[in-house]
Amino acid sequence: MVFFRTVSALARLRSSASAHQSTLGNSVRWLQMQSSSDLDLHSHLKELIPEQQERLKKLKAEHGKVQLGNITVDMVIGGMRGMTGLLWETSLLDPDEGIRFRGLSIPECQKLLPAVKPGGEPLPEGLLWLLLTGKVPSKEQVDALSSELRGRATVPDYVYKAIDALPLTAHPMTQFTTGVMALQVQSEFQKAYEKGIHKSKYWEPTYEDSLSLIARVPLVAAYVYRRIYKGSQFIPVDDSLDYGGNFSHMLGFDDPKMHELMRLYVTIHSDHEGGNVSAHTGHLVASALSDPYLSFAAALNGLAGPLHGLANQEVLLWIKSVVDECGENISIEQLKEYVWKTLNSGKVVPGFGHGVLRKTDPRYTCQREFALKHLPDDPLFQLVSKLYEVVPPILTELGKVKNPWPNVDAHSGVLLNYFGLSEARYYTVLFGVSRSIGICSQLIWDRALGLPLERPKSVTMDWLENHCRKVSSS
Ligand code: NMX
Ligand code: MLT
Repeated sequence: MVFFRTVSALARLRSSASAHQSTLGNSVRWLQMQSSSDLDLHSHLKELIPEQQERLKKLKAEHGKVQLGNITVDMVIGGMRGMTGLLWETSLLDPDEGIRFRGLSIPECQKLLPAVKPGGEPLPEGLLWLLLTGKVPSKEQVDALSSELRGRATVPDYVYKAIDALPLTAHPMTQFTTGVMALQVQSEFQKAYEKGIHKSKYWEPTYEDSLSLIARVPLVAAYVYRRIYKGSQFIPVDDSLDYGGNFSHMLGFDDPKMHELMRLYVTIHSDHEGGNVSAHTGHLVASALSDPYLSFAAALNGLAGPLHGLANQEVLLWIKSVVDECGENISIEQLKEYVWKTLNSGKVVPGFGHGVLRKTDPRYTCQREFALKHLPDDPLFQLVSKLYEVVPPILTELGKVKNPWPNVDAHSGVLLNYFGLSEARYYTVLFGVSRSIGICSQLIWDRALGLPLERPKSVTMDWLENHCRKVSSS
């Protein structure tokens, strides 16, 4: 445990030093300068945790037997759709309105979370603070967290060697997940568990691992990108930059607009309540007391599926195939034909539909707004806009699609492509870096609240048929 204290003390020192620098020469802000523990995320959590533990205890004691709905046979054979079965504190999804991070919608986050410059895109560090504490951080708190993450952003050489053992042709997600697995060697939770840590303290090494993991994944991800696509010409960390800006920099993109896009991208992809495949997988694996690295690597393997995170790759590849076949100035009629051709060949239209959402994903909308502001004339953006017109009526016509509207993945690729990040197979890695923030934030709370092993009941078709016979004869 001494290690954790030392890291926290260092973080506090770094935090107060940076608060000092940013306030010098500004007497008003100097008066408002917060104490070093105000700037330290760990101290805030330490204060919040007992309160939340009490809240959960009370909820369980007073309302533990309250029913939340009926489970139907459809739900059991239909991927548990509509079945409430998880506690997830960091965000909540409304089918019509979309995601809220600790109660804040995406436009509210864009307005309230600190940015590099006023009116700019939210800093992902601010979102991390919000997800963990439920409070909107000040710019000073975000700067302190940025600097803490920078302090943790070191990756041992064996991680890179593990990635290097794979062929360059290995999918970027395979290379990324391999790197995350190799990072696990440094797990503080695993070490603490082996030493017999008391369960009431689990959250502390989980916090250490989670913050380190969040700090380190951009380095691993950038390594994978530069290794595959840029002849292993690696770019070191720039300590003057924030989390999103530095990630973009290490990938090799230094247009300030691309830095802003990366901040927005990492913020909006971070969390989507608990039931999506990656979050749920991370949570499930963590419920066995697997450490954050093991849990997050598992989550990434779910994210790598084409119905989930890999859809962002599929969207750009699909859009490029449209352009290859019909050109950039494709007519609406030609586009309709292309969509039908995709459906008739037994494929899905990537970037459309959702397991829970029933309207256009607000993550799509805010990316569209970004495009309207920064790349209104881009031909691929215009194609994405045409798809918004063409695809929903066709999916509705199919008669079985519950949500014909675009999701987050329908838009991200054309924005990245515009700024030069055109390698579609890499896109899910970006999603993965962002999701580390949501999954790890909840994981810290899983440990703080002492959430148990996840183990739902399964049944066979025989069991279901017998049950239904009994129900209909009673
Ligand atoms: N294109 C074609 N068919 C679709 C689509 C689509 N975009 N969306 C749903 N359907 C089909 C679906 O395959 C199913 O067909 P069947 O009964 O023959 O198996 C039927 O419509 C009913 O599905 P839903 O209940 O509407 O959707 P479900 O909850 O099962 O699946 C998705 C949700 C997201 C997997 C589905 O909409 C899809 O495959 N979309 C395309 C892939 C995609 O964009 N995924 C990314 C989701 C966001 N993310 O990042 O994770
Ligand atoms: C996500 O961001 O995880 C996706 O939209 C999928 C989901 O929520 O099920």
